[in-house]
Amino acid sequence: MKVAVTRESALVIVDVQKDFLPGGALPVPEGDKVVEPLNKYIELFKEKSLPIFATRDWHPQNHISFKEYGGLWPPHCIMNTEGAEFADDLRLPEDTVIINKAYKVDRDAYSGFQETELDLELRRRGVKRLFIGGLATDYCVKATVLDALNLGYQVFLLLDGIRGVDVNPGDSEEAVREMLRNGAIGIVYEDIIEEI
Ligand code: VGL
Ligand code: ZN
Repeated sequence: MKVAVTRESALVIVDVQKDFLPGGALPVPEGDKVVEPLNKYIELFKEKSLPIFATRDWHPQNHISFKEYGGLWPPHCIMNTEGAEFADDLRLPEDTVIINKAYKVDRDAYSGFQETELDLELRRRGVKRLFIGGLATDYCVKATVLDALNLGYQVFLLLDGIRGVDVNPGDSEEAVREMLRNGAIGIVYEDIIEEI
């Protein structure tokens, strides 16, 4: 699979936050392994002056997704705390567009498009082609990719820049299959060719 990064491309990095890394509040197994590959994509998009978006899970401390409030998860990514910060070694440029999601007490949102301005910001820049990676494959990456496809974006899933929670074994594999079935194209960094 060869793919060109066209002028209408954007990079979307999903939730690469400290709480999702090993040692964090809701660690994704090998979550830290996405950082190095994603840095390569960041470098490429930066070099080409193409937009880079980073979503972040941004919960109030009494968020509905937390066990204590009836949800599934331990408290994680509480807004303005260290756990909600992007991974230290993720080299996001200054002009990265940050998209906060799931910031309302009584609403959860796995997709970066849900109750955010992500679609608007992408349209404003004329973006048609999205390169999406990050955490977690079986939750926020999946939901973001499926929404992007439904909104009509062409989606390239960064297979070397995703990891999943796998609450049930195989969840991430199944999530990848579902994204591909719905039209996402799976790529790794080496598949990228010079812009045409
Ligand atoms: C996520 C579980 C809870 C994610 C966010 O970013 O995939 N997963 N909140
Ligand atoms: Zn969350």
